[in-house]
Amino acid sequence: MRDRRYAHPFRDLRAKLQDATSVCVLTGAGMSAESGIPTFRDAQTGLWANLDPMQLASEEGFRADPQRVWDWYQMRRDGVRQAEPNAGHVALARYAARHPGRMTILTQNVDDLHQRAAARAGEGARIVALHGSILADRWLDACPRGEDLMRRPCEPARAEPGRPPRCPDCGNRLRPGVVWFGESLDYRDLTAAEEAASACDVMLVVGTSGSVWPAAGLAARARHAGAHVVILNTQASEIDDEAHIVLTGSAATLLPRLLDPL
Ligand code: BV8
Repeated sequence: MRDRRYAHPFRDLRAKLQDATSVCVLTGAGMSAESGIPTFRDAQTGLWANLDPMQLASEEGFRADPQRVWDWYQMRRDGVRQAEPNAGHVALARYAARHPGRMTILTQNVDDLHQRAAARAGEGARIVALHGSILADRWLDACPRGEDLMRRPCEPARAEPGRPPRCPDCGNRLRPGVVWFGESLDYRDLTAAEEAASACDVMLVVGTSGSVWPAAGLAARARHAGAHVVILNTQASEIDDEAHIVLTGSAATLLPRLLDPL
């Protein structure tokens, strides 16, 4: 445990979390690792072992080989559907339910596990899915009917099965409802995230390598706004310098110790 100035980092941090008015939590793939979802770092197993996830997770990659990318997302979706929130997700959700309106979760994960934990614990946290959801589909291209005010745009639910599914009327293809590399985040989500990072007393940064932007920049934004920044990770990350405390350990073990029951 590489704590910089605190004799009892856990006790001090629990005290800070007790008195905080606004807590922001930035999470990455490591948050869901103990739910059995591979992180991006170790995602490439089996069929996709030698493929660059950033190539697959891009519009260019999808247009180059829609079937391969669609299959990759189907494989990941199956894993996400079988996964369950882990003790880390549950600890965050329960803390938030006990302190309604105090916590904002900014997640890079597309697995809906924070949302599922919150649904069970009782809503409490605002959850911003910065990179979308892998369980939501949308059209790849703008629906040609969209221009014609007299006709409703084609419904994704009516897409004919396929890899990827296609619209029976205009041939449009479905794509996963995630933010691909090279694509901008939804400005409402990014604005909400930046506001939460700038307004929080404490920011917990959990299970992220800090290698993907603009999400990685939210820790520095919180620090510069005066927040107490704490990193929880099994290894060193690219944004450790933004932290007041770095706690080495797993999300499902550290978060319950930090948050239960407060
Ligand atoms: C954009 C959805 C405008 C898809 C994802 C500035 C500088 C450099 C590059 C850029 C920049 N600005 C923009 C870029 C380009 C790019 C980028 O950041 N590239 C990087 C790779 C250099 N960013 C973008 O393209 C973004 N869009 O900026 O638009 C624009 C466009 C073009 C050019 C300029 C501006 C869009 C980024 C979003 C992409 N979509 N996901 C899908 O999932 O299929 S990103 C995806 O990868 C995840 O969502 C996540 O964000 C990222 C993976 O990172 P982590 O979550 O941190 O996971 P990782 O595997 O890396 O690490 C796991 C960590 O967990 C490790 O630290 C490990 O130690 C730890 N760990 C493991 N187990 C545990 C644990 N910790 C605790 N407990 C455990 N049990």
